[in-house]
Amino acid sequence: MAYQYILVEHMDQTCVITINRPEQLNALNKQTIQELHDAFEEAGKNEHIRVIVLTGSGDKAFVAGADIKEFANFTIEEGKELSRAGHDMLFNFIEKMEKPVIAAVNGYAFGGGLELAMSCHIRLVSENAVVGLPEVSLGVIPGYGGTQRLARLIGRGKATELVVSAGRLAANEAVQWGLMNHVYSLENLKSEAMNLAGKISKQSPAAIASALRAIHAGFVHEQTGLETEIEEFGICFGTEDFKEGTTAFIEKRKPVFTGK
Ligand code: DAK
Repeated sequence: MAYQYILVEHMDQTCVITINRPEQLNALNKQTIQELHDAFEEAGKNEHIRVIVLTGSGDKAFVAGADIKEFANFTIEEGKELSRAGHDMLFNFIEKMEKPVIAAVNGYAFGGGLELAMSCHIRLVSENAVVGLPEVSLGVIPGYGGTQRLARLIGRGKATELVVSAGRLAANEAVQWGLMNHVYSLENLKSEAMNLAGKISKQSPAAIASALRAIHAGFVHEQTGLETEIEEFGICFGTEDFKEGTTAFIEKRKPVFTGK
């Protein structure tokens, strides 16, 4: 299949998917989300493929977030609908894959970018990376599962601190906090991801699929949380703070929030 914003390569039994919009720091627009869905679906169906590695192109960013320029003008309904569609099409879709998905986080992973990494089963990170959920600095909340998956990975207290302060973590801190599994130099990140993929490829695919289904089953009670996230996310699109936050980003200035 021909893609505009992603690259797909097969190396032995591993499918490597690279988000490829480096000039916009691989920000996730609607088309990239659709292309990622299609690539994951295809890798899931391909009997030869046993592991998927997801990374970003360039040496600066994994994904610097959802595309702020694209969502700045959404209405409450569009915000809610797109949040739900994104959950179904990509974030929940990856989490429910029956082949392990490794995120090789090669730089900035903010907002939707960190949410994408958190949907993957395993996260490796490069030393230069900085990660966080800065949505409240734009007048919105994480809308692709971040309110649920972050708390699940690092605990409620730390997740709340990170979300409400729009905090950022360096790669080492992210490992200490349990958000990332291992840190490597940028130059070794991809080969380490491939080594891990190679080890996984030698195991039983049927047992791995069972293990992934069993691990996921322990978290289905999060459904209410995800529904609430979608509702609250939509509400943000009707606030003056959201207009101010996204406009300030596009105009490259600091926002002045009023709480309305
Ligand atoms: N969206 C769009 N463009 C982005 C972007 C983003 N998230 N991040 C960077 N870019 C663009 C910049 O605008 C710039 O483009 P030009 O101005 O050159 O055209 C280019 O990438 C290079 O960025 P910088 O010049 O800013 O590069 P620096 O090295 O100076 O700074 C940075 C790197 C990562 C610190 C900075 O770019 C930055 O702060 N970026 C924004 C990070 C951020 O706040 N990300 C979280 C976004 S909120 C939704 C569901 C979920 C979400 C939204 C909608 N729906 C269901 C509708 C989630 C929201 C988020 O992810």
